[in-house]
Amino acid sequence: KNRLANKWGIITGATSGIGKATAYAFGASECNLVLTGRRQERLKEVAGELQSDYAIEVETAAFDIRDTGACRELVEGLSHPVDILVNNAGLAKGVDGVDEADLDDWNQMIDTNIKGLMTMTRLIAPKMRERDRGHIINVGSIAGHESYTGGSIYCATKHAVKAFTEATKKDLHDTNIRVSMVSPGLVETEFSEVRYDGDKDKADQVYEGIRPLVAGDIAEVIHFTANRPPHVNIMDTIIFTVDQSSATMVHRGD
Ligand code: NDP
Ligand code: 8X3
Repeated sequence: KNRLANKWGIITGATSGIGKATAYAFGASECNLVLTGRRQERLKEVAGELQSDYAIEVETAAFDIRDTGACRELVEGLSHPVDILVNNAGLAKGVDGVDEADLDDWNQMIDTNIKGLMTMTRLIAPKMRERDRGHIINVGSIAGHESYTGGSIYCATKHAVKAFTEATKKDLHDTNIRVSMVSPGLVETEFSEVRYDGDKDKADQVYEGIRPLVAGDIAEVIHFTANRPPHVNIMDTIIFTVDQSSATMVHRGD
């Protein structure tokens, strides 16, 4: 059963990877969309494709999720109430230890993965409460369940997403608003290129010898989570490729 038709969803970070794939999954279910990300051209491209493939409305807003004023402007200017907020925009920067890592990288991860996600939630949640309906879906990570060397701040940000998701559910306990999290392991997107600052060889090594998840695998889980009957709230789903068994246990074939 398709429960997403004619609803409105916001997907942050829809210019690439998991967010973009989720936009296509929702679009195929006739869910109208507001897509965000910094790269305006990419947003236009995705919106154009979606509108030619599906009979949906698509709006785009190019801004940096770290900019609280821009988040507020988006939410205040929305033409329709939001049924689903997918807080997906996020990134890892670097793999250095705590004694060496770049403080700017740390701040970028904290401001994007934690504060951006929290700001969007803070702005949308009251509107959902007013209507006593809505669904907030946060993209966490296996890094929100385990911590690994070289990932101190990234793991800390995703642990924060987990804590925030659980507390948000409790704060909205007396409502019909659903709050969920999706926690992927290794997914081949632009994630590793961003983490290694554009170094494609290093990025490719992350997925060498494994069959990594692809963005569409996670989009399917986000779509499934959103498409449950109104009383079903999936709190969290951990998704690995079969070649991964924990954040650091990765089986690499020849
Ligand atoms: P991508 O790099 O392919 O996509 C990241 C998206 O986030 C882009 O659309 C990017 O848009 C957006 N984004 C990043 N920074 C900002 C910002 N400051 N303002 C607005 N948008 C921003 O990676 P993924 O699709 O893999 O990542 C999506 C989410 O999934 C992230 O939260 C990530 O932590 C999480 N994740 C990824 C895993 C993986 O292995 N790939 C595993 C587990 C979780 P733009 O650059 O245009 O601003
Ligand atoms: C991103 C995947 O393996 O770096 O969340 O934790 S990993």
